Amino acid sequence: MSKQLPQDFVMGGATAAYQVEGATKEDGKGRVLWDDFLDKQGRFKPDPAADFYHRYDEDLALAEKYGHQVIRVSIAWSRIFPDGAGEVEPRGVAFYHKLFADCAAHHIEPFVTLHHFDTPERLHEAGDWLSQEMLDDFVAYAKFCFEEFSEVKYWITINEPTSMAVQQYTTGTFPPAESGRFDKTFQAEHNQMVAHARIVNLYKSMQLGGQIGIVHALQTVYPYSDSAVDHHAAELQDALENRLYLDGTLAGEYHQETLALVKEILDANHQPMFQSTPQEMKAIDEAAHQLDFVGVNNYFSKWLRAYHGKSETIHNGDGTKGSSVARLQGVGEEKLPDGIETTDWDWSIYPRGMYDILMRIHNDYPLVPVTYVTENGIGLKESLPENATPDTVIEDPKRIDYVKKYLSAMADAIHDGANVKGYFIWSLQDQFSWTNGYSKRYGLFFVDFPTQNRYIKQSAEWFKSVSETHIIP
Ligand code: BGP
Repeated sequence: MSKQLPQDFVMGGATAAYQVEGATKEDGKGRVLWDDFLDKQGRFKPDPAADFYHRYDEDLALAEKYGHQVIRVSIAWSRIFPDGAGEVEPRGVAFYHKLFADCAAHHIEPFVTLHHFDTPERLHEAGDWLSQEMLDDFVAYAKFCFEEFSEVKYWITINEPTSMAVQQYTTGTFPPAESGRFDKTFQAEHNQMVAHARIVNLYKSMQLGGQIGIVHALQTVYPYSDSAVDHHAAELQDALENRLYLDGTLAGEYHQETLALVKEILDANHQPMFQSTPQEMKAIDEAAHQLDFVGVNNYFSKWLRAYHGKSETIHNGDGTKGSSVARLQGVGEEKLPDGIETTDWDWSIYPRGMYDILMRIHNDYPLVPVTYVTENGIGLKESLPENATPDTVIEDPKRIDYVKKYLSAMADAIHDGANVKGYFIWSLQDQFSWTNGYSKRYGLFFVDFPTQNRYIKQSAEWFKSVSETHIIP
């Protein structure tokens, strides 16, 4: 049965600077944490990505043609401040003015993220989100952007604070690639919430008339079985990945029960509790009361069962189905129940998880005025047919099926009271993936990376009809 979306509901595609721009050495851009890391890893390079630095007009024209009203982009901090602070690079500033002007020319409203996983190299070496210098320089960079880019009306402070922290210090897939350091993970989560709060409070005090929010990766966690121990494992995983930062950014305080779960994880790993000050908690509280929106990134859900061994994780970074392993000491083991479909990268397909997370925000975090789904989509192995012409349309029925199911779950949540105002598909065009390179394609528009030619996928046409009619067929 078809479902209806509200008439003022907006739709568009999502991108992130490092994943689409390419041109990592152009126009004075400074180095970031990934440059050396990827070089040493030798698996894939961040250039050319989708060459958005030069082809943004082509992509925005496609977005407009295919019914998009909004887009998510991020500013590469190191294009503005190549060293993270100090001297400004005017060519970087000029690029983003051109990009935002082009968005306006194509009648597309940009939602602009200040930090999407791309810490400048010097600050990464100084301790990244664990260092006070990083926090101070991030606030200064945000202030510069608010003053400079007055054309931007929707700001996002940080993309997925927890996903960054967990991948940097728990599972080791992001630089500096440390594993099992739950103490650093929680400290980095808390510090990002402090930086976020300082920026929200600053932005509100500047009275610029726009809106500001944060984007979270939120995967609903379910117990693998009805047993009490599996229920508890799910609670611990939820505290690690969702609950601490939902509390911090959306309630303005850490609930005692959340802190107890965090402490339990740390105790089991013989690691100390994260540090916070009353002043930081005051800023966090103030920010939660002024936040304009929260962005929800939801792709998959998790099922947890009790586990009592050492941490052991294997990342499926090449689409070998069934190769991932995730068992965390003091938390639990991820284990899919029978019958749950997965992608080649072992991400579960479970639209009900989208409904549940949207309803959880609606029910448990009443301070939140508005929610956007800021990322959702499916990574697939796709290729260009040999006899392709510029008019070839790439068939991607799996993507249409996936998005349809998740949009329907989101429509159900709206029907049941969740105030969701927009949906951004990950991703606008095929792009570079941090730990998967170029083979995991998410785009509505196919990018032939060697030629950088764009091709339409069927999902782009399907998306246009939903965006224009507000009907999910
Ligand atoms: C989110 C990130 C994006 C993007 C997406 C898909 O966590 O915000 O930057 O990468 O996930 O993830 P992946 O590229 O690992 O498949």
